[in-house]
Amino acid sequence: MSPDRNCGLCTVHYGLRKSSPARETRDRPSSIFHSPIPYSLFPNLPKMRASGYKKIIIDTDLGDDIDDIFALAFAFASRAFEVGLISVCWGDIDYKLKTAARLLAETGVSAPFARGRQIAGSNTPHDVSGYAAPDCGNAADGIARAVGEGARAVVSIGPLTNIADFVSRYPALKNACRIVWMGGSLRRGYIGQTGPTNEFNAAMDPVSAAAVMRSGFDVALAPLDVCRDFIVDGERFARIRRDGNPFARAALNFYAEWHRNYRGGALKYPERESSGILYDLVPFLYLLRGEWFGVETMRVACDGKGFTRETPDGATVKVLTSFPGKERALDFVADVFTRRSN
Ligand SMILES: [Ca+2]
Repeated sequence: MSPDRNCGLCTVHYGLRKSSPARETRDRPSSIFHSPIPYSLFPNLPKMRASGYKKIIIDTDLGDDIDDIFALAFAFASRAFEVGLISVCWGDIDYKLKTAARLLAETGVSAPFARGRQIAGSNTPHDVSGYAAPDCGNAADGIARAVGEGARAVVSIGPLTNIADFVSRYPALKNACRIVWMGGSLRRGYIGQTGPTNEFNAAMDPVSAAAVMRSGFDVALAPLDVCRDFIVDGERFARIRRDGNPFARAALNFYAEWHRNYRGGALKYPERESSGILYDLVPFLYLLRGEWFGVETMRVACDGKGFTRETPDGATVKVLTSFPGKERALDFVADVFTRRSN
C-alpha cells in the first residue's frame, strides 16, 4: 500500500503492532482550529534547561495497545513528574478521552485533557461505560497553554498528529519545551525483524512525523532500536503483581481487561508473567535517566510510508540508539510500581 502523496494526507500500511483495520484514511478538517493562543499569554517564558522536566505533557493514543496505560500509570506513580496535560490522538477520540478519564479516576490523579482530531478505527478493548468524554479544547492550544504554565517536555507516545499541529501553530515556543517521541526505527525493527521498518506511530501519520522533525524544536526519538524489547517479566513482574501500589493495580486491571478483549498480535505475552512490550514507557525513562541511553545526533527523514532513515538532507534530531542501562531501568520500573508513597 502506498500513501497518496498528492493529497498530502496519509493512507498508509497498517503497522505490525496492530491488526485491523488494514487501511486508514484521515482528513484534516479546519473546523476544529481556532485562532492560536496569543504569545502575549506567555510572558517571560523561561528557557528550557537541561533538567527540570517535572511538569510534562503527555500526548497518547491510549486505549488500543496497552503500553500507553502502563506508561501513564508509571508517570503518575513517579515522584519526578507532574502531568500538566493529557492530550489524546488517533482513533476514536471520545473513547480515548473516556479511557483516560477512567484511568485517572482509578488512580486518583487529576490532569487537564485536550482532544486530537478524530481518526476512525482502532481496537476498543476497555469498558468506558459510565465515563463521559471530558469537555476540553483542541490539543495544539492545550499543549501551548501547558507550556505557558511551565511544562518543559512533551512526551508523545502515539502518532504525531497533535504535535505537528502544535509546532506549526506555535513555532515561537520551540525554545520553551522539548519533544520526546516513541517512534521511528533507525537500525532495528520489531522483534524478529532483521532490519529497520516503518514503525507504527510513524506509519500512522508520516506527514506529521516529518513535520515535527523539521520543526526546529528540540526533538528526540525513542525508536524501536531501544523500545522493541523493553519487557518487564520474571521476578520484577511478579513483584509488581504481588506488591503493586494503586498505580500498578490500576494498570494491571486495564491489562487484564485488554487481554480479554484486544484483538491483535501483541497478545502473545502471558498476562500473569509479562507486561508485554512497554514501548511507550521508554521516553519517560529517558527524561528521568538520560545516562541510561546511548544518544546520537543525526539527520533523519520520514518517508510517506513511515520509514525513518538517516540521510544528509534529513532534519537534525537526537536518536536513542542503544540502551546500556536497560537492566537498571527495569529494576527502576518495578520499584516505582511498588512504592507505597508518592
Ligand atoms: Ca501509544
